[in-house]
Amino acid sequence: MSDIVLYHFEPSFFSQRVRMALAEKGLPYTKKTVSIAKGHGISPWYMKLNKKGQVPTLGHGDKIIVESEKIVEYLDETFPDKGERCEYFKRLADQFDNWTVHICVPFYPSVAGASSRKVTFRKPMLQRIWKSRREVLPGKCEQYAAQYPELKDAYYKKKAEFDIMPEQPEVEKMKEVLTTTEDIMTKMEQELGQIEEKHGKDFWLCGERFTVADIYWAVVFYRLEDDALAERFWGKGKRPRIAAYFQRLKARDSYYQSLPSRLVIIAGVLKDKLPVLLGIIVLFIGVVVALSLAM
Ligand SMILES: N[C@@H](CCC(=O)N[C@@H](CS)C(=O)NCC(=O)O)C(=O)O
Repeated sequence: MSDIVLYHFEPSFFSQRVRMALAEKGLPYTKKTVSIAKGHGISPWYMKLNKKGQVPTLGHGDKIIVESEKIVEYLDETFPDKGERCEYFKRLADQFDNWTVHICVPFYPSVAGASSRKVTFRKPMLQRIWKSRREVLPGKCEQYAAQYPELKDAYYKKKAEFDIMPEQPEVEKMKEVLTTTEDIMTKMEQELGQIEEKHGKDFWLCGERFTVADIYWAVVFYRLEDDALAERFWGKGKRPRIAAYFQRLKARDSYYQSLPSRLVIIAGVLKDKLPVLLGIIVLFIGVVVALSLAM
């Protein structure tokens, strides 16, 4: 049961303003009609809430807010993008285990169904990160814990996270995560279908406004695409609503502004390929020198 009550009158101009704000935020609320047409605005019980005897009035827990402008401001401050629907979509996105997918897919690309050079190319870099988290960082945590006693608890907690890491990313764990991801995607496809049916193609996840919930999903889809899993989850018409929604997300400037710098990623990958690259360069120089001597 929601603790928001709107005292309103359906045809009232100012009541409509507030109803729209509540809908925009996706907040559930109870409507109580105060019929201005029948003069109910001046009923004593209502005048106790709103001294002007006008609608709308908003009740939220113990609070009573009057004046539509004040109500809309209050809703904006109290529920910044936090409607029940927004929360629901944020929690659904949180079920996606991005780290396991990102780490495991390059280790087991064929099991994941991610056939891409880009993904396998990353394996050495991820192996290095994995090894460092297992073998180097626990020792560093101990060292820092001794140096910074005020951070001791935090460092030991962090060390415990590294201590339970298996020797290699586990294929079973990845399979489990991919199954969960399938379920999440199926749910999302259904939700997007219902949104479209109810509100049309321009609606975002929890309203006409683009919200934090949409940001959560933009990042989920980016990660899946970047890990060569777009085809598996929504390619070839498998989940057309997800595909269309992701296109809309990608059309926003903020999406591009948020993308990780390619330079940093390429530098990370090349670091592991450095011996091979050096070998190729030396070989190339050797061939050029040999050819020029032979001429
Ligand atoms: N400034 C007020 C105006 C509210 C208002 O004028 N409400 C009208 C209905 S749209 C009303 O209650 N009229 C009855 C009356 O004033 O007696 C607000 O924004 O909430």
